[in-house]
Amino acid sequence: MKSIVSHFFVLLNLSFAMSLLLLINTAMAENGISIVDPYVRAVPPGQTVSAAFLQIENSTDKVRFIVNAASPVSRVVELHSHVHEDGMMKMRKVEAIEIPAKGKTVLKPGGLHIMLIDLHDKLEIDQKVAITLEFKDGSQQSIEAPVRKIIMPGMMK
Ligand SMILES: [Cu+2]
Repeated sequence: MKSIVSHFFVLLNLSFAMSLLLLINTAMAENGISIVDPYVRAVPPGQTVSAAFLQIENSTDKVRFIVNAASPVSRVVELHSHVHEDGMMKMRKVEAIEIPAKGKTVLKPGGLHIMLIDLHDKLEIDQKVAITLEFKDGSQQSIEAPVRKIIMPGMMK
């Protein structure tokens, strides 16, 4: 009889653990935003601006917007896009970066990016740069983006 009772408790504990797991999963699904492959462009010594790139996936059925970003490595962080103007690629500050419902937005060289302006220190290769993204609904997501050497498209002929 005693063993049946203890068995019952083991089962109870198991189901408790499983419902906890379920809760954690739900919490993750609620945010629904995954950041894939973030990185920051390495810059030559003395250059005080750089940019961060990443892919953002939105698994929810609601459109999401990044409205702000912050990082301890630079004084100013802005959301930028590239536009063609007078035959030249120019950067423009944008108010928000949209991630469509059940969709994905790619921040990449020559396109959307997170601009790091007025770097406090030089960036080392493989250094992890902390970036906090702020969404329109007030939620925040922090990521760590390693510094990588990349070649800007359009700069090589
Ligand atoms: Cu820029």
